[in-house]
Amino acid sequence: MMMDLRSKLQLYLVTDTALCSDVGLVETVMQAVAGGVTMVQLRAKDATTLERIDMAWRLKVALAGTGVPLVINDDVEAACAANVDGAHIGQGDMTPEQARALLGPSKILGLSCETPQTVKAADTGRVDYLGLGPVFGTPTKSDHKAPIGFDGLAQLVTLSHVPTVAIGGLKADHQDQVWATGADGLAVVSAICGQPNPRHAAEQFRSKIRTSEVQA
Ligand code: TZP
Ligand code: MG
Repeated sequence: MMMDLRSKLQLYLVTDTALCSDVGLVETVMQAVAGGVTMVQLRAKDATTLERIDMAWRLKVALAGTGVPLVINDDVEAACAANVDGAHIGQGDMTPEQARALLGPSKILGLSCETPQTVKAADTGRVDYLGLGPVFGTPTKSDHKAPIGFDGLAQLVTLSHVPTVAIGGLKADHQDQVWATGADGLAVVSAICGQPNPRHAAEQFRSKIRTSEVQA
């Protein structure tokens, strides 16, 4: 992969269709990018593949030239059809082997892991980064696994052979604790989506981001 993935993972926005409906999906994402978001995942759990392709296409057009990668959650076919930067899969989705075969070698592939066993078993020859969590319980994902806390997160980060991003109930004030685990970034939904001013919400994170890695 050409890009420096670790720096892209720093502030990773995951969308939620319902939470974004007031401000609008593309508007929420673009405001968040203006506020400092470094990577975007289109997560639209109730949408069809065709609807995801349409949303992804509109996001891709809006994000062109920003350098902010766009990946699609749980739908590798949509990621291929919209020719976005990659896909993110969970333990219950197609395997990394299948996803990588569809995506080809140059796209980003992320995998969610919730336990030491799944991190150790992760196919890091095919997966570029791991999403680790949930750190806290969160109403945003109704079927999430047991929260792992910062100690659990630190354990999973240590076991990972690829870059990592933490997820689950994370707010701007949690950043120091996330950086202390060695994770490369924070993935957030409700801390930005559904906020009245997504740009301001993202800026709250950027103002506290690791100063050594702030990008120009
Ligand atoms: N995976 C684990 S927790 C979660 C996902 C998609 C939702 C995180 O949402 P929030 O609002 O940032 O707690
Ligand atoms: Mg999934």
